[in-house]
Amino acid sequence: MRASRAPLALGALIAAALIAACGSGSGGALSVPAVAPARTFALAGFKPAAPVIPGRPTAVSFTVQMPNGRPLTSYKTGSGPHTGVHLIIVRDDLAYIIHQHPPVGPDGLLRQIVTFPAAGPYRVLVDIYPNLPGVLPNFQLTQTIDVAGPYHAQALPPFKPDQVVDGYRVAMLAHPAVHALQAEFVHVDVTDAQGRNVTFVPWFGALAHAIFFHQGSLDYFHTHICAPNAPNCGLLPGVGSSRISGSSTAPGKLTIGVLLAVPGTWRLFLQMKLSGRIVTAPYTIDAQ
Ligand SMILES: [Cu+2]
Repeated sequence: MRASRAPLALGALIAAALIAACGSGSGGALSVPAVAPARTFALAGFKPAAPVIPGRPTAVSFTVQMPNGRPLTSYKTGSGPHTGVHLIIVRDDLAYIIHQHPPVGPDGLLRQIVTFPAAGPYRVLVDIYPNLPGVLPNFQLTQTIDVAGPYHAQALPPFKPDQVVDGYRVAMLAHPAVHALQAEFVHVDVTDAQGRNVTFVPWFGALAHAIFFHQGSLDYFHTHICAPNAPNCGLLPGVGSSRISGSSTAPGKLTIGVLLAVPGTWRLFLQMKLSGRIVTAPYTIDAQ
């Protein structure tokens, strides 16, 4: 609250100055200069606009509208995780995540069939890699989707260092010491049901994806664990998270780069493709 007070006070001062300026002018009716809306990128034609049914495949579709009002049609292409459009959907309580890369259709239409697992409010985060000169290499836009039915936000479970997901054991040695605005590396071991170290294979251009959302504010951080010399996976100028891309030095070993913007409770969704299926290991992590 304290942070928002200064701009409010400033706004009131500016309004008062405007009124004073107008009042001292013609002495006629108060007039406020028209301010055109900022021209920015936005999601356009977003669907579904109405609440959707849980468990039913649902088309999520939209275009990215450029500042000139036209749809963005040119996206970075090729292998590696820094291309195209990433569609990441979480329920507000961070109980569920959906991560897809919708294809770019005619006239820039992006369309993905999604099945929402349960009722509740969801945040749709669109991470965009435009192929445009003079524009940030990537940026994010958000929307919300309501999934119909009774919803009770689930409390995040406490940090659990090792867990079994789809028969794989995913183990972090201890709660990592994570501090806001400080780059750190977190180590995770992944073994199969027989206790063997797994072989990671690229999925969406990376051996693993570490997607973080801050509890409540839903701040976002997304980093990759890259194979050696993987194309377009490591450092990408202008993409802050790529400065601390992680690595895998041996089968079953992941080193995850972490750089979180604010302290507090974060949910990490660690995603990798093992034996042809996507495995998501969630962690609750407190950042100081
Ligand atoms: Cu990713």
